[in-house]
Amino acid sequence: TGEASLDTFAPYSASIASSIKYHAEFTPSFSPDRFELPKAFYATAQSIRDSLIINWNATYDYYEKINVKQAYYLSMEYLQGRALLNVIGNLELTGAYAEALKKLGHNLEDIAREEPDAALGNGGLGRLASCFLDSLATLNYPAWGYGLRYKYGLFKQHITKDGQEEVAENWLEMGNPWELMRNDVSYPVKFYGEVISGPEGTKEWVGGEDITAVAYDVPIPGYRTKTTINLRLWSTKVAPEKFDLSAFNAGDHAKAYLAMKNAEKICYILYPGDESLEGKTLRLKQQYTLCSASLQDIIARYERRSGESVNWEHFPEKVAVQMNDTHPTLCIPEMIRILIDVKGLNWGQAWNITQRTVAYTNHTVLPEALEKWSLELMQELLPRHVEIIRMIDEELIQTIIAEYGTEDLDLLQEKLKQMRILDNIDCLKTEPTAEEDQLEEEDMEEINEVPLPPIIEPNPKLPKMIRMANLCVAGGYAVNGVAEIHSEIVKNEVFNEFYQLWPEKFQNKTNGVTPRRWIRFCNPDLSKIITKWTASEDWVVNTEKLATLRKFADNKDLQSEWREAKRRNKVKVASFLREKTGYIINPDSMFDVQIKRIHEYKRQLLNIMGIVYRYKKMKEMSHEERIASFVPRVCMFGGKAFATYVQAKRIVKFITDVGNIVNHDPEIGDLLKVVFVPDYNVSVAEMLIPGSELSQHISTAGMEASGTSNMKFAMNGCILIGTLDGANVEIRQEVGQDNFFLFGAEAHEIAGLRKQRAEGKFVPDPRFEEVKTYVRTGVFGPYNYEEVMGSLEGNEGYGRADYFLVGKDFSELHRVPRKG
Ligand code: DL6
Repeated sequence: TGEASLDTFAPYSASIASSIKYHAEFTPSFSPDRFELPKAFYATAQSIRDSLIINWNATYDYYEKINVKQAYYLSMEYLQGRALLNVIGNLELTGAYAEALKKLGHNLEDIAREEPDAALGNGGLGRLASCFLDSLATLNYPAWGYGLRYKYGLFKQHITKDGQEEVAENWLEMGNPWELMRNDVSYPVKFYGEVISGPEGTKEWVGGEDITAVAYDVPIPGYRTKTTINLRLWSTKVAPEKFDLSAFNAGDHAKAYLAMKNAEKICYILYPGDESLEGKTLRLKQQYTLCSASLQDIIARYERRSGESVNWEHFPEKVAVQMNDTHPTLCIPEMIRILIDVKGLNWGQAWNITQRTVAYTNHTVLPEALEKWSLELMQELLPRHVEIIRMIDEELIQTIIAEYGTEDLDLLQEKLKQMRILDNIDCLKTEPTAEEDQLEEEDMEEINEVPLPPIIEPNPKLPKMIRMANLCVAGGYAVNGVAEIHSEIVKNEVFNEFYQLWPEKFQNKTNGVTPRRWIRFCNPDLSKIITKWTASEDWVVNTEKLATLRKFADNKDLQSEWREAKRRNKVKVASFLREKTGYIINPDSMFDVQIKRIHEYKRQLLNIMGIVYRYKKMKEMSHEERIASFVPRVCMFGGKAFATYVQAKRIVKFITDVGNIVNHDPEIGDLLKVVFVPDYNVSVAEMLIPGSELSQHISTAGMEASGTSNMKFAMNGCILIGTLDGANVEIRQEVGQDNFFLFGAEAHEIAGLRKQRAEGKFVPDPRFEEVKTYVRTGVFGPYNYEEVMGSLEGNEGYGRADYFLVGKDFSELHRVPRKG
């Protein structure tokens, strides 16, 4: 391990050093003469990759041999971060690598910093997917991840005088040493075209645009195990026969390259801005590429492992497909399409197998984030899938009718309105068919199919939409939320109609994070202390063991070791911030941190309004009073605002402007600093979290599905301040009420409070009004903060009246802390 004396590693380190040198010389991405950064990083990564591949092949061969049931995690996002320290840590080679690099004149930490973050995700949902992979491998689960290999990951964030500026993140510029391009694994993916009828009622999807999805495999090692699972990322290229050679030869290069560009651009960008039709089309193409290529791959593997006797009925006994939110919903109709159109199964078989194979995790209750696709776009891009989705919708309608009957038409119509997959779209069989017409009522009952009642007429003025979440619930065998409170909201509010119909499908799976990356490797000092006091390293694979520390909580030695480790981590944070922002901060201040995506519901605005209030109070006091009243504090923010989310970007600008004034105010000095950490990503989190003392998880109750950084902070000995929301609720139960600063309205109160607020019946705290007035004096600069302040009042033109209830919770959040 990393802590053992370097001498322990002498035998390994010599061979590692020679392997690194070998790769530096013969893996020719860099000039061969000098062994410098970043070349030294790539050679180091390639040397460890050799070991990974051995375990990865062995794991695969073993699964193949025993034909085990395999779980497949389909996710549009993986926020992997850097891999080097995680890989050598999991293989318990950190010390050996450190020594080998030392022999070669390098330092492991510097080498590790050379690695670009693999940021193929936006935030919690993608990071969760990456944590799952690490845990699945560590716990020896036969599982794979599937995703897309975006050429440009999440944008780089520059903070300028105008706030956030997005710059493309070219993470693959120097190549990705962790991936293996699999030219032998590729699948055709089709878009557009038309569906024609074949013999015996079969359907064929023909014409359109054909591209090829090519696999890139990333081995994912477990900790202290040889199990090395696979993350298969798809990249896209033109199907070989679609390159227009005659256009090229005729000099029409633009035409010849068109198909190529169209294919390649699918995997260019993580989450293309989808305000435009082009953006929407691209996003849908991405989703379908992931689903189609992965399903073809999974099905091919099932067939191969089945040998001579492929029995499709047994497919769900060998395959589980987990959809990470609704983004991979198309795997439901795609599985059905392949089973019917390619493998020759009938509708009943295909629908039944799919329902027993696929499950869905919901990660958000925000209505705007519950995906809907326009029927028109889907029809154009994926005509066969629309037919299948209509069939599923029809199955669902029949189930609803069977459950609720046709006597109470209002009830039935309400159920259909809430639950149907197709929104504002007629049913396949609104009219009874000629055959049904001839059947007597009794005959109809006999065939167990009731003719549909009059369904609400589609409104031609409203768009026709496909509700992907409803499709997930209808098509999957399980639906889970990601924290207890969230799963209750999923059952009782978001999908209540479905819960009444299929209570057995609904469950909770509270999120988790890997303790390897989020304590063991990012916080070696604390790890040593935990290992010492729990007398074992078992906590690294079983976090329940951390509870052993409880009995030493009052031990002075543990406390001082703990405090010293924290301080060392804070010094690292201070030096990082100095390098990135130029601000000099005092490591003896309290480090108060809010790092997460910038979103109104996460309420960075509530935090900064509280900070402004504190600043104003400080300014009103004499120097002596200030010193006596306030604990020196550094308030850090980090996070990216979605590029087209204007209000979130205004909040970033507001925070940075406040920092600019407060941090240069000589009266305030070290008593208060406000730092916006630019370009927050996984690696920045790994450095900030170990050095944090107070961490903010202050979402409007009921809106944060879970949160996962709250867990990381708690694991690194940090006190949380938060609302009763997401995983905060369970964390508070675990760490004890004394170790959690709870405040704010509770989820069940929110609707009533919003109503009161909108009706002007609720009057915000005068201190909140004071802060808004203060901001409006222009103290933080000439920028017009009207859109931000106005949103807190619901003035005309600023949308909903303080929808996120900042004004309500402000009064509770803000109490001026007293020393001691
Ligand atoms: O489940 C992972 C993560 C939760 O911890 C966060 O609370 C939640 O906001 C996040 N959800 C999303 C929503 N994306 N979509 N759709 O990122 O998931």
